Amino acid sequence: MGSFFSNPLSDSFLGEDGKQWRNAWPTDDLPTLKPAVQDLSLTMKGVAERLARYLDVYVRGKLPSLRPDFFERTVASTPKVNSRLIHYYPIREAFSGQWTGWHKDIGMLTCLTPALYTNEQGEEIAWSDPAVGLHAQTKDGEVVKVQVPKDCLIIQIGEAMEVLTGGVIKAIPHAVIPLRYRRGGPEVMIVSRNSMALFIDPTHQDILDIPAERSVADLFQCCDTTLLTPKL
Ligand SMILES: O=C(O)CCC(=O)C(=O)O
Ligand SMILES: [Fe+2]
Repeated sequence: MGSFFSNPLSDSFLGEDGKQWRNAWPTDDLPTLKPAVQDLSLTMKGVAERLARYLDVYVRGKLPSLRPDFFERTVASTPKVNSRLIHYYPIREAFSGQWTGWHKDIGMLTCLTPALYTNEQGEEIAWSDPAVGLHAQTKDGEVVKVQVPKDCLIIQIGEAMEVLTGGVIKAIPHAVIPLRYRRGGPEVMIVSRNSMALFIDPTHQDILDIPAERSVADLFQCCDTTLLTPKL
């Protein structure tokens, strides 16, 4: 898998390690990349802020100790926003792993594009396979393919959100399942997958406390964790 990370909010930023970081855009080779990533990221962030407003309404009755606009404010104001362009290389040999192994996202909200599949020449192909792509494990333990219409975005809940709501809102395990190479199969298709994620995270200074109404036991209640690597 190949990733290109950038901070879409600012080209120069102070990292939490105290270092001054700079985005490394390939301005000469691909001048349209920066405006395209920044534009999409801002759209994604706007959608995430809107969702956060609904999450505030949803948790209000269950968690009166949380400030009423807690999630909307946190998502809108955090400087910790990272965009990640992801290219999943075709699988050319017998391989039992995943394109991305089973995990939960660690931040608050992750916004994702639908997948864009490309052939060996890098051309977009209309292709879909129910066994391939983003899969998620529901609260009942069932693994389902996440179907994202072409003109839609999806937003995943991260573990920080799970902790901050004491498990009222759950982060869902997910993985990206590759097209398996079949030795001697009739047609071995060379298919790459491309997507972009925008991770909206709390800063290292934010305190991740379980709300007063909930306990650690509530947080770890429910949900099958057997697929997750590393194991909890
Ligand atoms: O590529 C995708 O659809 C999902 C990527 C993902 O789960 C991640 O980057 O955390
Ligand atoms: Fe993820």
